This record gives sequence, C-alpha cells and structure tokens, in this order.
Amino acid sequence: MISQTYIPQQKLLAQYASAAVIGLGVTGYSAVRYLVSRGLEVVVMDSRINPALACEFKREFPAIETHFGAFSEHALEGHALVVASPGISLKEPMLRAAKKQGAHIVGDIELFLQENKKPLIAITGSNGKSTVTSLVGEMCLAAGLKPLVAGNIGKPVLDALTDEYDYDVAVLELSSFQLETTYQVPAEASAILNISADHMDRYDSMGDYVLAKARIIRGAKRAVLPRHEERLAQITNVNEILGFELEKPSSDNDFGIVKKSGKRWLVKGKQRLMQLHDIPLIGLHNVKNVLSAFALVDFLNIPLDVLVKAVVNFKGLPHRMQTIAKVNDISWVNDSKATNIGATATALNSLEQKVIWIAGGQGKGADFSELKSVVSGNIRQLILIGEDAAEIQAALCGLLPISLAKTMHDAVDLAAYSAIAGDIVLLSPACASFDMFRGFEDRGDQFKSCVEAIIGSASSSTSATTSQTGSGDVL
Ligand code: UMA
Ligand code: ADP
Repeated sequence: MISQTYIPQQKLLAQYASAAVIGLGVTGYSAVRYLVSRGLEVVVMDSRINPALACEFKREFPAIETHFGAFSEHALEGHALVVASPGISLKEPMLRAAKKQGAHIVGDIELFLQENKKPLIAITGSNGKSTVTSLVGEMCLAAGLKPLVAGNIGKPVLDALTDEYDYDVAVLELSSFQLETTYQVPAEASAILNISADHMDRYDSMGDYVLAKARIIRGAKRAVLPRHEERLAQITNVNEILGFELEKPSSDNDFGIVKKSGKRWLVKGKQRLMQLHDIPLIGLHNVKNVLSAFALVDFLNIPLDVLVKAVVNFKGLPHRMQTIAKVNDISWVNDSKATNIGATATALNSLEQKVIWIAGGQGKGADFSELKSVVSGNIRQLILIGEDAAEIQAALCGLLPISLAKTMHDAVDLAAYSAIAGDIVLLSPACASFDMFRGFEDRGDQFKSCVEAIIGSASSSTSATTSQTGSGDVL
C-alpha cells in the first residue's frame, strides 16, 4: 500500500540555529552554502578521510567545523537538524540514532521546496528522468519561460536559492534517494516515468524502492503515470492523473499513440499532437518520454506548435544511445548512462542489427538473469568489464559468446576485432561505473576516446574504402 501520510510542511530554517550536513559531495557543499547564507551555523561530516571537495571547501569555509572519516554512531548527538546527502542511506546507524533522538532529517530537495514559490514540475522513474527533465526544460524555454532545470540531473537545487537565480518554473529530476528525505512535493505536475529494479543494494525490496519513488506524488496536483504499471495503480489520491502509454488513450486526459492513414500520431485524448516520425530520438522508450513531457507541461497551456518545435529540435543527451562513430558500416553507440538492467534491456530491444555488447561495472545488487529474455540471437558477442563481470557472466552463461576484458581499451579493441559491416558496437553497461571510472560521463568519454584511437588505426589501414564510400565518420 502506498502511504500518503502527509507530514505538514514546517518552516525548518526558522526553527533551528544550526545544522549538521552529512556528505561533502555537490549536494552537501551546496547545502552548506545555502544554510550559511540563511544564517545557520553548520557542521559537516563525511565518512571519507579525504572527500574530493575537501580542499576547495576548506578554502571557501575555513571556519566551518568538519569531521572526515568513518561515522561514529553517536556523532550527531545534540544536532536537531540534519541535512543528509542522497548517497547516504537512512539506515546508516548514525542517522538512525539521530532520528531516534528526535532529530529532523531532511535532504536538499525538502529545503528547496520549503522556499520555492515558483510552479514546480517534478520527475522521477527508473530510467528516462534526465531525458524528460531536459526536454521539459526545452519546452519551457521555447515558450519564453525561464526554467530552473536541476536536481539529480547533476545540478544541486539549493544553488539556485543561494545564488538568487531568477526562474519562472522549477523542473526537477528527483531520485528515489532524494525523495526519501523529502516530505511533500507541492508540484503542479509530478511524473513517475517507469519502474524497473535499480539500487537493490540500498532497498530491502522492490516494494521499498517503489514507495520511495511514489513520494513524488505527495502534495502534487497532477500525477503523470504509465497506464499499465500495476505497481503504481494504488496511486489514486491525487486530483488528476494523466496516463501515458504507447496505445490509443482511454480518456481525454490520457496521452498515447493512434494510427491514421498509415501514420502514427502522438495524441492527448482525441487531439493530435505530432507525428511519431518527427521525433528525432531513437527507440519507442523515447516516444514514451516525449508523451510524458507533453503531459507534464499540459497545465502551462503552451501553444502546440511551440511544443512540437521543441521536441523536433531536441537531439537527446550525451551518453544515452548516442552514436559516436560510424566507420566501415559499423556503428559505435555510447549508452554509458544505462546504469541498470531496465535501461540496457531497452537499448538491446531497440536495435535490429547484430550487436557487440560491452557491459559490466558495479551491479548494485541487480539480478542479471533478468536480462536472459532480451539476450536474443542478435548479440554477436558480450564483452564484460568491471567488478561484477563474473556475476553477469554466470547469469548469462551458455546464452551467448562472452569475453572478459580488463580495461575499456581492451574491450573496444576486442569489439573492433569481432565486429563486421552492419554491426553495432554498444556500450550499455547495466551497471554503475565507480569501480573503474569517475562516473558514467567519464566511462562514456573513455569509450569514445578508445573508439577514436582504435578507429584511427583501423581507418588508416582501410582509408581507401572509407574515403570511397564516405562511411568513415567520427561524429
Ligand atoms: N558519503 C559519505 N558516506 C556515505 C556515502 C557518501 O560520507 O555513506 C559522502 C561521500 O564520501 C562523498 C559525498 O557523500 O563525499 C557524496 O554525496 P552523494 O553520494 O550524496 O553525491 P553528491 O555528490 O551530493 O551527488 C548527488 C547525487 N548522487 C547520488 O545520489 C549518489 C547525484 O546523482 C546528483 O546529481 C547530485 O546529488 C545533485 O543533485 C548522481 C547519481 O548517481 C548522478 N544518482 C543516482 C542515480 O541517478 O541513479 C541516484
Ligand atoms: P535517468 O536520468 O533516469 O538515468 P536518462 O534519460 O539519463 O535517465 O537515460 C538513462 C538510460 O535509460 C539511457 O541508457 C537511456 O537510453 C535509457 N532510457 C531513457 N528513457 C528510457 C525509458 N523511458 N525507458 C527505459 N530506458 C530509458
């Protein structure tokens, strides 16, 4: 049962003179800047001995007390307001102890929402959050509105308040981690794009993960939801539900697809929005993303032609099914942002060509046997890298040829050796990247550099073919 117990919004900063900020990543740093700007005394704790931002932080805030190194269970004694970074689990013993003693534990999103006075659009889901958040931002911009596009997408929300950024509408990507410490989301429209297993090393069950995601609906005026996701069917106590699905809408409030004279149209109820053919992004999952973006901005009454132009001009984000090179009829696709099984399954399902698939990294407790159903005959070879390579190999063993590589360079080298004309080499890891890389961007960038290096040497030996056919292109 999805809990809808509202905790009334309290003006926290008026009640407390000090706060402990836990985690000195970008969220913690921005929280300190914000709290200091609002006159609170701050203490910072991070379980790393030398957090990456420590030097910069010490330079900017030499007088702020910091505690770096393993958390002790009683470290928060005496702290009534605790601002926890999303990467820190609420099950952390120090946070449990603080909660037991009555401390108020919040995240940066809660602090932001308490002060934000502008219309809010909030987006969560297992996959597609950044794509939809960016597209909604583009739709607002096209309509002459200044959006604040922030949150899990990589921009801490509190910076906008500290820096007094002037915006007309807040478009926030919210992760399940951020929602755990957010009590109400008074959005004009909140979306849960989809649900598939992720972060199973942090949640006890899928049910817990769904509950965290469903917090985005608490306090929202409208909910944008996939029509057939049974795990969200219990969300009913919201004024309006705008459903979306890749089929004919069942009501005037629903967004979907209809076929007319051989052409597929995106529609709201009976109203045609645009032709599916005009969406520049690859894959039916992106059609769902576009439908949910239309639903999220519905309340803004932006003229349809403005919205359609924004979709047509939206070329997608890097590291999501991004073709980075095409040489000798072999395409190299960077889907480094596929950090869970759901995203990788979507990628594999959307390709018709033979695929050399590079995957692996930190599995976050995922059950890789769930990929069995999508590992069909069109995968020529799976090349595994990273910490959980052996686990993935064990789960998919016997279904397809599998090789192991130590580095990204070795993986790309192996792929270049195995691929033949017409193939796609796809980096879609289904895993987090932190075992080998600084993050998914670094992983995607390193993939691109390796491809460029290897295609450089490949194209010098095949330059005649490439220049004659004109098919050699690093994009
Ligand atoms: N830390 C501890 N103890 C812990 C865990 C972390 O002290 O047990 C410290 C680390 O040592 C580090 C700091 O906390 O110094 C990092 O904090 P964080 O992990 O909360 O990360 P931030 O740098 O604040 O970035 C966070 C989001 N990261 C996570 O949720 C893990 C970023 O999402 C987000 O862009 C940013 O806030 C701005 O809102 C990243 C992410 O991976 C992209 N999100 C997950 C996802 O998309 O799947 C949820
Ligand atoms: P998120 O911010 O939720 O991680 P992104 O838009 O960054 O989402 O995309 C992450 C990965 O998920 C990419 O591999 C992308 O191709 C895939 N993806 C995007 N939209 C969807 C969707 N609606 N359903 C499934 N996978 C998707």
